Amino acid sequence: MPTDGNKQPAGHPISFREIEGADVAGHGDLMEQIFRAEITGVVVHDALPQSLVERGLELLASDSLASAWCSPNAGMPGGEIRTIGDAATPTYTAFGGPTAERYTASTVTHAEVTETIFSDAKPTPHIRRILSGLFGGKPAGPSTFKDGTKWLPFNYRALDPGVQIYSHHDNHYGLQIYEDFDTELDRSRLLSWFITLQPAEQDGDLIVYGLWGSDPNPPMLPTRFLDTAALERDYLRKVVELRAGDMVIFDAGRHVHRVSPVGGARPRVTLGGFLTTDQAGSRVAFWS
Ligand SMILES: O=C(O)CCC(=O)C(=O)O
Repeated sequence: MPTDGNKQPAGHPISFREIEGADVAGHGDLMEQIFRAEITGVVVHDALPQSLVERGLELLASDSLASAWCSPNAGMPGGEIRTIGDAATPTYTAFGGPTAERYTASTVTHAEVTETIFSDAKPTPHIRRILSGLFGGKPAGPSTFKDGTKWLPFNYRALDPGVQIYSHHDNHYGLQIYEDFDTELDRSRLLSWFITLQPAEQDGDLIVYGLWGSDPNPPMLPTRFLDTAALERDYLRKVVELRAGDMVIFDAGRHVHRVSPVGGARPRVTLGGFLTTDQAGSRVAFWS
């Protein structure tokens, strides 16, 4: 918040809608509203049945799956997220994003883990239903590579106590891995979404700022990371409250955002990915 009482926070307005998972079909215009930047995002309460949330959490925290977790930001102080399944984003161990080979290898582990956790009650049908509902009932499904093989529908993420996700936006279509992206898909739009399986005991909040990645002269540190203290001081901001089972879909391709350091003793656990539509606007595609 601004220290100078007369200075208004800068940036684009931020607004979120909140709806119930059971009601998505009555909100078929919300995804278009995000694409048009009329709203910033939507929180869908109870997007996953509580039984799936509990089952997911129990197994993701178990010793039997401990070896499936990777550390794509290993060596980044305070930013060492754990993941199962790669994301098509820059990481501290691969600034240019994962190679297609590494990404594809991670789809195998991810599929085995998802089978072990959920067996025949997987999250993907719920994700399809919600994303379809928010886009006028048009079909929603995992994205494919040019050769027809599937991208990951989502990945699993854990932030241990003290760990955060630093300020960033998610418009990463310039990464090499997107050269194999389905050519029908619209690269002028990108939303992030995730489902909270376990919130942090304290903090670990999604914070969205009024700064867009395309804005000129963003506040940068000499390290070339975004200056979060300046964002906090000078820009509009919104803390998005999320409970276990809630899903958030938001304009992460434009809006700079972060997850504040996780407080308390337990990890914050989510599953999520990105989405766009085809250029004809006839379907939603999602991936990690
Ligand atoms: O909390 C998460 O799972 C990811 C938050 C985030 O940075 C995103 O969704 O883009």
